[in-house]
Amino acid sequence: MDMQEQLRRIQEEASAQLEGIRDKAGLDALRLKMLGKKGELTMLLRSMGQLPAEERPKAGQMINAVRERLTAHMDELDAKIKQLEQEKKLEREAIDVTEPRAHTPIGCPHPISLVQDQLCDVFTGMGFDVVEGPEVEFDLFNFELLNLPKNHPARDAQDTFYIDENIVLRTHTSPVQARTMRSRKPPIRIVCPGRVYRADEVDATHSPVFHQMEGLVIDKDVTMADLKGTLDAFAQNLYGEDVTTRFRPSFFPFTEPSAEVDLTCVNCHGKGCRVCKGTGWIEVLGAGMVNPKVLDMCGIDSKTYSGFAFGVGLERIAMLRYGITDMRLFYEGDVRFLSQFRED
Ligand code: 2NL
Repeated sequence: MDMQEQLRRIQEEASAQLEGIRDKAGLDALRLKMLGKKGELTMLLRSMGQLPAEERPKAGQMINAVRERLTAHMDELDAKIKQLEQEKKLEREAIDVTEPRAHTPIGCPHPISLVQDQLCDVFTGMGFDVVEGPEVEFDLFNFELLNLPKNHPARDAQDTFYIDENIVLRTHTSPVQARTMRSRKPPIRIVCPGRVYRADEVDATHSPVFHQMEGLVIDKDVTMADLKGTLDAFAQNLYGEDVTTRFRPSFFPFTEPSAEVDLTCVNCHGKGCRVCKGTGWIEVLGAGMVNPKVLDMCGIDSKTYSGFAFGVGLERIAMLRYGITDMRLFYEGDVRFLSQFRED
């Protein structure tokens, strides 16, 4: 078979195969088969050496012409395949922007957060700063500086979780106030909200993890009247003008004198009902004049300064506010419970 004939065949074969090629793999295979190192056209070019010298230039021209034409066709097909594949890809990835999306539930603040935020608002409105501190606390700040030395019987009621002998999970937010007394100069007006811990068994009214807000005011000539006036204003801001406070004598190691503070029952406004067990009052706060020993231990001269402090349980406020009778509901994370406190 002479060279011209071979060339014609190669060209025909390539043209026929090009017709049937639909993808890049097929095209690559054909390119290799024709133009690769051992491709048919390449081999033909190499075999030119066997031709008489005068025929070589002409044969070379012919082979190269076919080579160029084939290459052009293949490049053309290559571009077409690329475009087809791009179109297929776009089709595959098409998004129906009109399709309704899956329902995405939107969260809302936890009832304890609502109460905490509201109490902070009331007190910042009266000139208090909000201060926070660590939940893992030194025994020194949680107990010692608050007049609860080791082996003091009042530590019993505040048994907690010990990290080691000197580090505890705080049992109240008082340590934040002790820290503030040591770092700031009077006058001090702060409230300290946050999570606290006690070694308590879980039931409807107890939890080993709960929330508190304490307040502290230190200045010259602060008296029990200031405490009473502040808590009255707090109660009225929160529940209305007809609410007042009632102080009953009590004991805390960190205050002297100390009081349990009742509010006019917010359910019956003092008439007597199931919520206040007929008394017209509900107990919500503990308070007192800061024990001079505590002031001195925290670096404040008790001869010059006096102060009052109070503490309130946030769960208790939230339970009264929303008529919740079991504290455990706050911690279970059940959306059926939590979604009831949406305020928007
Ligand atoms: C309660 C009682 C109270 C305080 C907390 C306090 C803090 C410092 C100094 C003195 Cl740094 N007192 N805090 C005082 C009286 C009562 O809480 O029943 N809380 C729920």
